[in-house]
Amino acid sequence: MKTVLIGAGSDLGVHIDGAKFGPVQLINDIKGTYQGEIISFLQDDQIIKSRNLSDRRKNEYEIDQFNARVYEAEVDQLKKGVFPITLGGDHSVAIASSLADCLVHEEIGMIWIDAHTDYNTFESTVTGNIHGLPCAAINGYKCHELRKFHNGNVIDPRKTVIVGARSIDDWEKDNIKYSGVTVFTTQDLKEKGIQAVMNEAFQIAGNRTKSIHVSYDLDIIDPEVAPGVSVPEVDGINEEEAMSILREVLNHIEQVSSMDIVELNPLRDVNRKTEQIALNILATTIQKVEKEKGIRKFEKKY
Ligand SMILES: [Mn+2]
Repeated sequence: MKTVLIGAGSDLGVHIDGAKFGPVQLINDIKGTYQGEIISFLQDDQIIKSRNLSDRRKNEYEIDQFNARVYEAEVDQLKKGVFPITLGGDHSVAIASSLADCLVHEEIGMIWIDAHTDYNTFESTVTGNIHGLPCAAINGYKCHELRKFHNGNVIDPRKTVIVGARSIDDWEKDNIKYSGVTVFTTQDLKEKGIQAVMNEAFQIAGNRTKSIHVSYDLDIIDPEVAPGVSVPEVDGINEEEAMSILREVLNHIEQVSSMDIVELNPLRDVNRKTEQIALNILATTIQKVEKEKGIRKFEKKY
C-alpha cells in the first residue's frame, strides 16, 4: 500500500515554540530516499501566538484554521486509498488526521501512544495549551470548538485506548472516567509487558471497527533518551521499548488506516537524538506499510 507524508508544522497548541519545525526536519532527512508524495503545511508566520497565562483558549481560532487545511488534504489522500503518515507539529494536529480518517472509514478505533492523556477540555485545562485537549476533542468529549471543520462522527471513546500515560491532571482524570476511554500507564507497560498491553489495546480499539488510527507522541520516551519534545515527562520508556511499541503496531498493520508521529521539537533536541528516533519510527513504518500492507480492506463510505 502506498504512503503519503503529511507535514503538519504547527506549534500553536503549546506555549513553547519549536514543534512546528519537526516535520520540516524529518522531511528534509527522508526526502532523498522517499518515493511517495509529500504534502507540507506550516503555520502562518504572521500569527502571533497567545502566551497569556490566563488565556484558557490559546490560539483556538488559528488551530482550527490550520487543522481545516490539514483535514482536507488527509480526506483527499484517504479517499485515494493511500496511507497517510502525519508528522507533527504539536499533538493538536491529530484532531485533523484522526477525524479525516473517521470521515472516510466506517467505524474507526484509535490508539493514542503518549505520556499525557490529552484529555483536558476548555473547562479543565490549567495551561490553556490546546495540545492537552485533542484526545477528548476527537472522542467528542466536549471541545466541539476544535472540530468545527469536521462534518461527521467522532471516534468512540470506548474504542479509544491511551498507552504509556504517566502525567494526568486531576481534573483530566474525571474526564477520562466519564468518557469511558481506556488508559494503560507507563507502569502497565512495565508490569504487563508491551506485547500484552498492545494486544489488549488492539482488541479494544479494533472491537467491531474496520480500522484504527494510531497516534504516536514522542514524549512517551524518557527525556534522557528523547529530550526533543515540548513537554517532557520523566520516567519514560527507553528507545528499545519505543521501537517495540512500534513493532506491535506494525504487527497489526492490517487493522491500521493512518498514523501520526508528533511532538518532535528540534529546538529542544540534543545532538538530534529525538530526531533520529523519530526518523527510525517513520522509516520503519513506511517500509512496513509499503511492502507488507495489502490493498485496503476497509469499507469506505465513498
Ligand atoms: Mn500528546
